[in-house]
Amino acid sequence: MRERAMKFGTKAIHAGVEADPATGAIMTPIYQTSTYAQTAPGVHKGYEYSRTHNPTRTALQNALAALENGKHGLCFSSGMASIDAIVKLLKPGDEVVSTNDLYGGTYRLFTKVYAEFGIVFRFVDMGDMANVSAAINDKTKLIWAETPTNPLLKIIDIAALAALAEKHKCLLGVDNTFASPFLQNPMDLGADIVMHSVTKYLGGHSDVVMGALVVKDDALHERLAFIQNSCGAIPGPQDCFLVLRGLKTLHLRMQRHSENGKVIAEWLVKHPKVDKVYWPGFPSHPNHVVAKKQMRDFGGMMSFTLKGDDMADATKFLSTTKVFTLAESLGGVESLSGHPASMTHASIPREERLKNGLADTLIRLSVGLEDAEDLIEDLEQALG
Ligand code: P1T
Repeated sequence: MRERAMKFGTKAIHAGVEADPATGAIMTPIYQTSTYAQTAPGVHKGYEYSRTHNPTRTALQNALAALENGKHGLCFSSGMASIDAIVKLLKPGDEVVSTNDLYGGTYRLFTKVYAEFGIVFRFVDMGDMANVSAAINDKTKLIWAETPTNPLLKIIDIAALAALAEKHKCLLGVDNTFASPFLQNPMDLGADIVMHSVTKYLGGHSDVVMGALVVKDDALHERLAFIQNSCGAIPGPQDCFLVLRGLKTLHLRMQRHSENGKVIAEWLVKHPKVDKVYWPGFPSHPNHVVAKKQMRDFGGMMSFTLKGDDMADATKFLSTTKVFTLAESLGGVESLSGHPASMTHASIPREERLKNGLADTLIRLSVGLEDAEDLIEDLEQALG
């Protein structure tokens, strides 16, 4: 199939997937096998051992590569395992310039695991490219950006970062988890590596933990595939099947996430008890122009604070919603609420969080696919 020429919805349904050569099955079978018969030593059908290759995983990797307009996909056992593989491209003494607003687990991996191995991480506000330029030196090997950022929904100009990465001959990796490939394709803007916590919008149903990388460059793919196989943090075929199934509705889900997100953000901002609302779709959002330039829509993630900034009020709200479930994670069909300071971002020291604008009282919403009227009614009663 001519995957590159297809539109997004057609790709979401068909990319990477071919009728099973053995039976004609339309859906890629779950190849629940660890190994493959060889007719003589080294004579096989391209599959030797499932840590290295598995047909269900291959179909998913190809689908993700097509959805991100890349060439190669690589799946990992979690989003963190996929970021871990990227850091393993580096060696002691190398430096990374990263967004200062980012998933707490990524911050933890950088500062608590890899800093110990002599890799230096510099966290900057990437809203101003001058901050990025100032942090780059001849040891910088990787620029790491999340956009939209978790949890403050800042938008980073990917094309501007790509220009800096090219000038300084370092890699640009973009965590595209919050946007999904439906809303944004960092590779088209010059990123070298696109990363996803597949756990979120790609899986879409809160039933799988998985990560993925997409690249274009053959040598970079070869090195990352070597790391994937050597370190072994691969997902099993059942999970790959579930994500292949989830992808088939990615475009429909993202449209509805974005529609519901807009309704909820615009409702929240008018509510007398709500103080700040962080959502890139507002013309008043500091990076709205960049968001409009590089995203197709604004998605269903947002954060907000309550007037008075009182922790007891935030706790009460989070404990009172009935349709929104208080839980870690995001991007599933069901709406979730979260408290970054004590949940997803607890591993970032409090002073760091406050310095970067992440208030103790911040509430994060992952707006799902329910009827917007029911979501608003739920928020209304919880705020009341
Ligand atoms: O959970 P895992 O699949 O390992 O993915 C890690 C990860 C990476 N990048 C971003 C932007 C993420 O949001 C996450 C995981 N985040 C949550 C669990 C959360 O609730 O924010």
